[in-house]
Amino acid sequence: MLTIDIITIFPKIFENVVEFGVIKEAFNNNLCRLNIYNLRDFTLDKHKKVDDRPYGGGPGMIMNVQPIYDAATFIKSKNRVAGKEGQKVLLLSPKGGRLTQAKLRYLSGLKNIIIICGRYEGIDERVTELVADEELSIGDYVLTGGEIPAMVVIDGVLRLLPGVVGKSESLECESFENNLLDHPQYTRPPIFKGLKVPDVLLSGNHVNIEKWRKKKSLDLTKEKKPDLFDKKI
Ligand code: 4GY
Repeated sequence: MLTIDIITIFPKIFENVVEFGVIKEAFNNNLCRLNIYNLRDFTLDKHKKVDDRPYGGGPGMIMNVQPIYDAATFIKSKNRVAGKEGQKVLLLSPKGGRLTQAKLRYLSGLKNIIIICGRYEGIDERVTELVADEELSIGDYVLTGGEIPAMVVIDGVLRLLPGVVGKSESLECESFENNLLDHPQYTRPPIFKGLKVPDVLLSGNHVNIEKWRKKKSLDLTKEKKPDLFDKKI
């Protein structure tokens, strides 16, 4: 079973992530586990501080390496995964490699994912060198902390676990793993404010429907995500 461990100074942000939709069902059916750790519980500072001023000067505060190192070490020894390969410590930051569907697929095969959520102006570089196995980014923009990116990883990974999302839907995500966008979808009514559902979808001709969907999927990817289109399988 996959266990995800989160290291954060704001544990409350994660309180509701297990309470909705297929993710809630995944936890109810014991397909995965989520543990939230408060970084402040690991600081040796008597005032529970986990940040300090940057060496060399500059604005803002930097997260200390010590509490993060101790938290990760504690969680690693607690989980004791058979084989180091099944356990990865992730640091979420704009400097990381881009998170892709292929990366989520890889992460979903692990036994234990430990996610470090940064805050403030940045994190001591020694966290990257000493603690994190991999630095990941959810996109080229800057947020106030790693908590929302961590939720992106939780959601994206858990839906790939066997039994979390229904069979038909998992086949659709397979099509994203070909690096193609999904074709347009419609449901009732057949006409809304003058906009009609394409005739072919109402025709009942499944060969034509499949052809239409494949073409739309290719056209859409070429137009909206040319970088993906070049990598299509
Ligand atoms: N983009 N992808 C991201 C982010 C916030 C300062 C380190 C991102 O993953 N994380 O913007 N994170 C920063 C805030 C400390 C994390």
